[in-house]
Amino acid sequence: MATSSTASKTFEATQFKPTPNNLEAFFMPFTSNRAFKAKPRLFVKAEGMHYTTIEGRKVLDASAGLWCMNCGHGRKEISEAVARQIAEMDYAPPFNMGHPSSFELASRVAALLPAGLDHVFFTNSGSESVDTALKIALAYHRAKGQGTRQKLIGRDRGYHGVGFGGISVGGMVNNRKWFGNALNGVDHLPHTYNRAEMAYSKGQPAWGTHLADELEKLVVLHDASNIAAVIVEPVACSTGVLVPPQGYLQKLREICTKHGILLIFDEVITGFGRLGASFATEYFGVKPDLITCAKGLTNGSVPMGAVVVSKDIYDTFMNTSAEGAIELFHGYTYSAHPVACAAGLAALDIYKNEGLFDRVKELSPYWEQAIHSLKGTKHIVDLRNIGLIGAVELEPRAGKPGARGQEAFIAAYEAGVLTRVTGDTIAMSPPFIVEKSQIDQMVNTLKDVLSKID
Ligand code: PXG
Ligand code: PLP
Repeated sequence: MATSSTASKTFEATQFKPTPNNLEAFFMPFTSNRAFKAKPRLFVKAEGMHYTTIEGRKVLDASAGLWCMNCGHGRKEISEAVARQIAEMDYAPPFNMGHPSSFELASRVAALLPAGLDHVFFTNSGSESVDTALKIALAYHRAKGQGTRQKLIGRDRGYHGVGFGGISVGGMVNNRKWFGNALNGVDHLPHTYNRAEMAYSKGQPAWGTHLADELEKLVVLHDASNIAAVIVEPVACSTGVLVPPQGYLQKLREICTKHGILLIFDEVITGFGRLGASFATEYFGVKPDLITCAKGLTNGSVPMGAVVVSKDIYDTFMNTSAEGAIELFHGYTYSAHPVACAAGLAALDIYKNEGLFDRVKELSPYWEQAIHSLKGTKHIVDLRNIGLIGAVELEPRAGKPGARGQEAFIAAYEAGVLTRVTGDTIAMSPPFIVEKSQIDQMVNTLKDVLSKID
């Protein structure tokens, strides 16, 4: 029964009047529900580089949705493949049964990665990919008779999704402090950001390589025989775009190899072209043992994630279990869902046919100069970039961290550009089909917005 208080939150009571509906029931993720429901921002259409709001206003997508719409919106190749698949076969159980496109997609994902990273486990999101990768790391050591290797090492300011594993190795306080102890046996490396040393760096900062040596200190503290894996984002994106110092990832790799510790790259954002190479592993020339990915795998159109594991890891599972036994006691109802596989295959075709990873590489210098052209704009204290990722860091308002960032985000949206905000950092990561004139629009809108807000 509608009470007057719920009635006041119906669409009818707002200026939009789209459908007989009510904003109350949906408990929105990572959103101020009360602020949003008091003044909703609703998208109803998406095509190419733009969303259309419920009021009929076009908004330029400077964030590729949530870092996932790499090929842009409304790709017919994907929607048609999805429609065909759902009509042909809507679902097939992934345990004990299979369907052809899951094998094809796994091969095609592996083909994008360096030799030796060639087995693919499917999930439905980045968070599930992270939890899957952490579980595979633990089970791998146990299968090798090294079951004491149980500690997982993440990094301060890391984001690895919202599962209990992901928040444990993650390093964002608000994502952790409400949820009890989560996993025990976790430690963290320091993050790599130091504004005094690296403000306004273009691409990888020259300072900070030595921060990888902190891993040696953790090895001394815990002993290598107790450490299973280190997980890092090659570029820490959600936390405000922290670009790795030159040589840092190489050094992490060397230390992990020396001590028999698995290295996991969380490429949920950097996978599928964001840096102008297929994956960050190719871009940085550093090969981890496992890679987590999601988002761009299906161009954000159908939820899907994946964990790519090395040949050594896969072979260890195959060679240490009894003939006919299940090698990994893990999987999801929707692992390798046929509709997601169809979307993934269609997205990979678009990347290839349109040369979109190369397009990112070609656009990167223009992007870099556009981002850094904001230097000197009111409130800005740092600018960072790599590939088609840019971050604009604002001085926080005294005593109100995040308030200026949120206001800038809303003002940019109202001025027709969708960005992404975390604290007082505005991040931009457009679809790879972005035109130079649209990059100019993003930067000019931000310049204008920042000059007008307090
Ligand atoms: N790992 C990394 C590195 C991510 O960036 C996840 C795991 C979790 O993926 P799912 O699919 O479970 O959300 C992510 C997700 C933002 C933002 O604006 C970033 C993410 C998700 C939502 C918003 O920074 N990254
Ligand atoms: N909860 C219950 C009661 C279930 O039966 C299942 C799967 O069968 C799950 C959770 C896990 O769901 P999913 O496989 O979609 O992750």
